[in-house]
Amino acid sequence: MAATEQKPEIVVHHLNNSRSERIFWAFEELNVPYDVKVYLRDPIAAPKELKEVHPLGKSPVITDHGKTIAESSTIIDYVMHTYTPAGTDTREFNLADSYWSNYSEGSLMLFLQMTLVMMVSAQQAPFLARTVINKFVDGVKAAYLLKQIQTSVDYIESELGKTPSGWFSGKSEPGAGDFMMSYPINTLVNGGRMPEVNVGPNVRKWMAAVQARPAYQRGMKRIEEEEARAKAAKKA
Ligand SMILES: N[C@@H](CCC(=O)N[C@@H](CS)C(=O)NCC(=O)O)C(=O)O
Repeated sequence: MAATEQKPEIVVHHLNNSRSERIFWAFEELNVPYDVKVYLRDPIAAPKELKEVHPLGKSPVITDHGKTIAESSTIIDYVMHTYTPAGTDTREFNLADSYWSNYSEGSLMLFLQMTLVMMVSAQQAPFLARTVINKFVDGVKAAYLLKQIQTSVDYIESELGKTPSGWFSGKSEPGAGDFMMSYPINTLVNGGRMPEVNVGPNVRKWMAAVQARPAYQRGMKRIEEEEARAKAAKKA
């Protein structure tokens, strides 16, 4: 029996190369049906059509029964509380899930985003200023950002070592904390943008366990297929 008798009418408004990856994984794990509307970056920022869905124009955002819901962690909580069958404990408050969900966006992503913005700004700097700007960016990265990220990654490594199941949720299955952490960890392990950061074995093992899950694979395949369709439609 679901928390609501209403059937989901979810549309995931997905921007390519974005945090909405974690939503696909979550929905596949939770067995919640969803449609997808793809928005293609133009060239880096989201297209203006995404602002017609939500004033901030960011992804992920979902619509369901006339509601528009933004923020990855709110989307995951909403779906877990609204559509997950009773008999599972996904609707109960779980401190670990809450903590890692907030930590993911509020702390870890903050440093990753700052680093990315600095790197992109350096790449886009006017030619004559590039040497000076690159020096400045390298200085901020070395003096502050990489240290913060390394401290975070070491902390995550140590915390993962304390959970017997190896999941951030602390349970035998991945939970909201895992879904939320998948985006920044994937960026660190597989993104190739921050080779200076030393990622330990627990974090790598966690990422491998995520990638081995059929639900994750289904979610990533769905993204690939939906994006391919959207790109073909744009060309036509
Ligand atoms: N805290 C938000 C972040 C959303 C966000 O910044 N999304 C990025 C993609 S990863 C975006 O839509 N960027 C496009 C833009 O800013 O134009 C969440 O977790 O949902």
